[in-house]
Amino acid sequence: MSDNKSIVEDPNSAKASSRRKFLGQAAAVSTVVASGSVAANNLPPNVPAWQKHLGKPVNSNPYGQPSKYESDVRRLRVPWLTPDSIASISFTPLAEIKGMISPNGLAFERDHGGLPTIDPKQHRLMIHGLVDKPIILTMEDIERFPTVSRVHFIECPANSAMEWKGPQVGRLQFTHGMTNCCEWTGVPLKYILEEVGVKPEGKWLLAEGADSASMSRSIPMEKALDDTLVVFGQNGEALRPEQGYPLRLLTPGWEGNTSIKWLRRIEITAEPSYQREETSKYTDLLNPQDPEHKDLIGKAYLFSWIMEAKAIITFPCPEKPLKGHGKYVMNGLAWTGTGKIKHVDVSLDGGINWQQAELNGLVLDKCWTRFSLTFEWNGEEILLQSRATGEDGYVQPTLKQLRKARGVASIYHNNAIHTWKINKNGEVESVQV
Ligand SMILES: Nc1nc2c(c(=O)[nH]1)N[C@H]1C(S)=C(S)[C@@H](COP(=O)(O)O)O[C@H]1N2
Ligand SMILES: [Mo]
Repeated sequence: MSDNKSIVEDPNSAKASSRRKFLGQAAAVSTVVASGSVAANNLPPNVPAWQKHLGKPVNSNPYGQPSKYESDVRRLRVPWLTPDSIASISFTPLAEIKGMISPNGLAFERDHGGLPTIDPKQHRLMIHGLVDKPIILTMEDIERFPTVSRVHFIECPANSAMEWKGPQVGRLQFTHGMTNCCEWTGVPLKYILEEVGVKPEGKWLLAEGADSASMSRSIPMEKALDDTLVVFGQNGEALRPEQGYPLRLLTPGWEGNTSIKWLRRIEITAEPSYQREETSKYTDLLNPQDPEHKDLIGKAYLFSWIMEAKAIITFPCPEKPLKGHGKYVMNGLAWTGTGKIKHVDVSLDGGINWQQAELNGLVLDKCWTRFSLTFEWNGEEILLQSRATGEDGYVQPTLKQLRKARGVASIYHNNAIHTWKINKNGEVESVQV
């Protein structure tokens, strides 16, 4: 709760009361627009229709759903991005997320071989290789271990990949929506590894999923013994099928692809298992534009696991333009795979001047962090940017810096500062400066 400024602020302070005055005009305008329409019958001073009769019986929907009026809030695919919809991606509608948790039904989904339907009674986790006692665990066995609940983001390293060469997708959902953030409940992998006894030569794990892709990744033992979890719970319910039901690995802060879903097998090995996994795919091909780094051309980063600090403004954004002049609270999300967010700075002029945003709510390790900043808009063009700094001191780079150091040949790890251009009519465009 250390940086929870919005909660500790005195609500009667001058700053707080001036902030409350940002509505003013807007409420009056919307009343005028609605009067005379059919909907106006439900507006004050009338009593709305739904207040005049009994509602539906309690528990009409035993596993609840959002209101039917929220049907526009949904994950979306970019049809041209993948050749089919089996090995594909759906994106989190970040503009619609309230707070720091992505609801389970909206958490982005990345599958390589489609979504398997797994009967938990027939699901097993096998642990073998360089261990004293290979074991096969049922879901019940796994739930007998001590469990923890942690809130962490997952981000696919291909998030923002479509923006390397130029702005391609004019929507926050597509520029940044390959991330989700949930409360995950499960067993620290360390406890399970203690049970099987890892041999001293066992320095790596190969984790494999039970999907048709048998997606697998090598993970070094240090990460496995640090904060890696074997997860069965997501925001208070069982994992959703899209997130790996009934069991997934979670490697907090690391490339999403290392959090193997539908986890069925962990093999302890002495070396990473290059041939049997996707390691070679998840490399960052270098083509730096900076002549000083010519020696790096054609080489690639391997094992670039950590997702670097990133911040993005979620309001305003292309999906949520400004409507009318006046005071607004812009807000956004920041995260870093190395730990906590230390601060977020916001620029209204494309990165020339910066002001520090407020961090709102909880500031947790490897977790989405909310930030906000009040600003006044009077119809001028604005180049809006946000820049995250991690507690390790790492500062989110500009796109120019990233291209200089790495070029545009790689797909992954585009954590560049993003620019939203607010046009004179309040609409928001994705641009690069
Ligand atoms: N078994 C399996 N695990 C997997 C994948 C997969 O296709 N199969 N996709 C990976 C990738 S590339 C990412 S980014 C994350 C996405 O997690 P999510 O779908 O829960 O958002 O899962 C990873 N785990
Ligand atoms: Mo991914």
